[in-house]
Amino acid sequence: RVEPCRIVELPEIVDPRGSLCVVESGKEIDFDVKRAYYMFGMPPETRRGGHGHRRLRQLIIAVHGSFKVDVDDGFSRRTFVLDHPRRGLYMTPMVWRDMVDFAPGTVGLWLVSETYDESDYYRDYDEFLRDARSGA
Ligand code: T46
Repeated sequence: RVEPCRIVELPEIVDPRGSLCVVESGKEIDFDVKRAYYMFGMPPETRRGGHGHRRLRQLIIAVHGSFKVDVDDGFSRRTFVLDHPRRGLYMTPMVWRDMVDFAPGTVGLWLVSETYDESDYYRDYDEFLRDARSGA
């Protein structure tokens, strides 16, 4: 089984002016970016996510601060810590996710493969689990 989630170390170009990190379709990610969104102002006790996606692929980057992403592909669960702008979390479709433990001042960036479509979301965990386990 292909691992549905993995940490991607992003190329960092460092010079005396600072660091520049690159995400390029076909290199660090295997999809074209159709949408980007970012989040900030999360209270530390916030839980975001609580859903899965049917088709969406994504790369998540904590461009400032840190947070954890709990992922569940219907077979196993894992927690990834995002705490450096040089590191992204790549996620395939059919993964349930929760984001927790936001450090104060955190800014998260999402680069995703699809435009916004509510019908792509699993909001019900049991429905997600059934489809994930049957390979739907
Ligand atoms: C995901 C996790 C990691 C839009 O109108 N357009 C958008 O592109 C997005 C992402 C959201 N919205 C609206 C829908 C909701 O009324 O913004 C509101 C908050 O979205 P949501 O509750 O889905 O936020 P999260 O943090 O639970 O989930 C988001 C993404 O929706 C989701 O794709 O994987 O971040």
